[in-house]
This record gives sequence, C-alpha cells and structure tokens, in this order.
Amino acid sequence: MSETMPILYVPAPMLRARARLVEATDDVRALSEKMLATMYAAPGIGLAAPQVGEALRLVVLDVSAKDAPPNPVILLNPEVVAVSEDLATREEGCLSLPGMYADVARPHVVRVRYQGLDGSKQEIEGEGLLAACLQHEIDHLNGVLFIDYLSPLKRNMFLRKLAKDLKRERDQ
Ligand code: GNR
Ligand code: NI
Repeated sequence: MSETMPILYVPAPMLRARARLVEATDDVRALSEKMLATMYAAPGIGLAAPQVGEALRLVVLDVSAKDAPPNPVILLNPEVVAVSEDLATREEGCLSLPGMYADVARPHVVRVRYQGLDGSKQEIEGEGLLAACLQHEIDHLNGVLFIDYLSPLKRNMFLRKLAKDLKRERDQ
C-alpha cells in the first residue's frame, strides 16, 4: 500500500479554503493513491484533498461494505449536477472532526459530473450513503463542513469539545 498522509483537523484554515481545479497529471495520480491509502488507514469512506493539505478539487471514496471487495472511486473536479427533491437524514462524521457525529439532512439522490484519472468525463449517480458521501466530499472542496448544517449552538458545542479533545491529546 502507498504511504499515508497526516489529516488536518478543524480549525486548520485549509479546511475553509476553496480548492482549485485539478488536471489529470502523474502528480495528481500519485496524490490520489496516497489519499486512498490515508482514507483506508483512518478508516474512512471518503477523503478530500484539502483534508491532507492540498487545495485541489480531488476526492477519493469507497462506500463498499466491509465484507465486500474494495471499490475505490477517484473524482477530479466533481460537481453536483442534479439532486432529488426528497431528503434523507443520516449520521455523519468527518476525519477532520474526530469523534464528532451528528445527523445531517441532504438530498437522498445526487448526480455528480467529474473527470476520471485519465481526464475523461464521467458521471456517477448515488443514493443513500454514497449520495451523502459525495455531497460531504464536494462540500470540503468549497470549505464547507457538516457542522455548518447544525444550529450555531450545537456547532459551537462541537468546536469547543474538539478543541478540548485535541489539546488533551497534545498535552498527553
Ligand atoms: O468516513 C466518513 N464517514 C462519513 C459518514 C457519513 C457521511 C459522510 C462521511 S465522510 C467521512 C470521511 C470524511 O471526513 N470525508 O471527508
Ligand atoms: Ni469530511
């Protein structure tokens, strides 16, 4: 397996930046391999380049079940092009907010246009967990985190708890 990368935690400014378009280059292919290794090691079901310190519109994900064969997907410049009217609520977590989980309502189905690692145009339609993951990762490319969908009270509670948890970890 490829080498892993350190994951940035809130409040790293990179997590609030807008990421730049990427081209299908060898560097981006190498980065996507390292991101997949980082995501699987975490473990997580998705990872966006800003979470590993690269302000690029690059996402990796794998929502396959634990007992199923791996199904890595790499998306360059993903964009949501259609969403269902119906919403689904599920509990989300984020590798950049370790230990924090909250219910988030999002469109149940999304269609996403992106480029593959060879630069080819692709589309993927996802529902359920895949839809939530696609939207969560694309949000990262725009500096948006799942806690932004919570009430300010709940968000601030999370942020204070996270700061405390991370300080405790540093001081240990
Ligand atoms: O591992 C992750 N799980 C998850 C669960 C529900 C909705 C979205 C996600 S993505 C998250 C990994 C992550 O932080 N990706 O940016
Ligand atoms: Ni995340």
